[in-house]
Amino acid sequence: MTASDVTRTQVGIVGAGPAGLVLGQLLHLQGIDSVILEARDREYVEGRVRAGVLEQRTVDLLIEMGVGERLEREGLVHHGVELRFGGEGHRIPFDELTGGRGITIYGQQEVVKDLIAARLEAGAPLLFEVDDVRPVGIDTDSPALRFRHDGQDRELRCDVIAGCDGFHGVCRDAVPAGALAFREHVYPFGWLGILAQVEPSSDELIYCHHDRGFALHSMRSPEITRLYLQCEPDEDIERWPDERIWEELHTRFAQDGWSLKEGPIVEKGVTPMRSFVTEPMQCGRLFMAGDAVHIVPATGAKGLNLAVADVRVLAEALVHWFSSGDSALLEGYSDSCLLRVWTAQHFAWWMTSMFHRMPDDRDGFHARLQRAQLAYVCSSRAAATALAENYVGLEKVGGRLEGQIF
Ligand code: RFL
Ligand code: PHB
Repeated sequence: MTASDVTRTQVGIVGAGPAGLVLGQLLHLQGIDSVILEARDREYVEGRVRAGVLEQRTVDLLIEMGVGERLEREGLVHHGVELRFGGEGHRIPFDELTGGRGITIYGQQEVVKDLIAARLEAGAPLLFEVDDVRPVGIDTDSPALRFRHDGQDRELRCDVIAGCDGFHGVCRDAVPAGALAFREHVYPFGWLGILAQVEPSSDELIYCHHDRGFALHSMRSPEITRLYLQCEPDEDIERWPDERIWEELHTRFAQDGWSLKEGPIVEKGVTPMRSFVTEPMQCGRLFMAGDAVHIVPATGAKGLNLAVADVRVLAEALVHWFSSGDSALLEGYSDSCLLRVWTAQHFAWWMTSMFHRMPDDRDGFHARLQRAQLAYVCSSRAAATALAENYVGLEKVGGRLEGQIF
């Protein structure tokens, strides 16, 4: 390797998903240098259809960071959600229950596009199509990222590495065996998701409980509907021609006086449902964030929001360390994040358990518990508030702001 193949930065970030890009932008605004290494090409990263629900605090942060202009123009602000079961809808009014708070519907790939545009405009380094990324020296004061780019072996020396490379990334595996604990729950079902070119059939999201399984009505814009169906965890998408998908959606959403609008399906995919947490979220000079260290089932709409919450804590800790040399916040990074992670994990597990058909529920025991729980949530202000405040996103977890938990 020649001297020109070795470069230096303060923070080496692996992954240009929401976690890596938000971290890069927060650091840039504080005058801290970073380089982002991304395995995929720009088109792929900007086209990946995933999350749609942004918590109020995620939206507020994106606006504060200067990347909220299109989000404020195109995002759809929702003040409630419908829970549908037994063929009837019940509205949970977020604003009334949470002091005026709500959620914003804005596609994850739009957030990613806005963040990439801001980074490139600022002239901050972001390398796409990087191969064989390997974190080295994480237990020393001079860690580095080795990788291949444009056919060349390269080395990026840094003060710290941020592992924002998602569930299938490489950073978690760079930690010595035994230093991390993994806690996991795999659900016996998945989601089949579609994007359809048709106006949404309702102004708000609909979470639907049905004997045949869960269904969700969401949207991306006044012209695009996003729909999900509970399916097998390893469902073969080939077994689901468009007509079968629509037929199943009509059956599950059926309600007198309401109908689901159909349109051309432009995207289809299957997602398994999993809960997963890595503890701690750091080792030496490697700090991990987002899906790289925790996965929540999508029913709570928390994954992207948690990724952003992590890097907000990490950025604050890094700014403090670079400006003062005091490593206390960095050392406490994982502890500061984990209470929010487990709180979101619990909410997502609760929502998942309340809505999905359990495959081994032979005598209907579980289904009856679900209906009783749904009826309670829709009739008790206290229970509805618990759902609402978690859904729009808790300002504080355990009564405290992050960074002051332990
Ligand atoms: P990402 O988005 O997976 O980004 C990781 C990036 O790292 C890159 N990468 C590597 N780069 C370099 N070298 C390597 N070796 C690399 N390995 C991987 C990847 O290419 C990628 O660009 O993780 P991040 O940033 O932590 O963000 C997490 C979110 O993407 C995820 O939690 C959400 O999408 C989850 N989620 C939802 N979250 C919400 O908050 N609200 C929602 O409404 C919501 N709905 C969803 C969802 C996820 C879904 N799927 C498909 C999993 C709905 C669905 C269907
Ligand atoms: C979405 O719009 O993609 C979406 C909405 C709510 C969820 C999950 C995904 O719980």
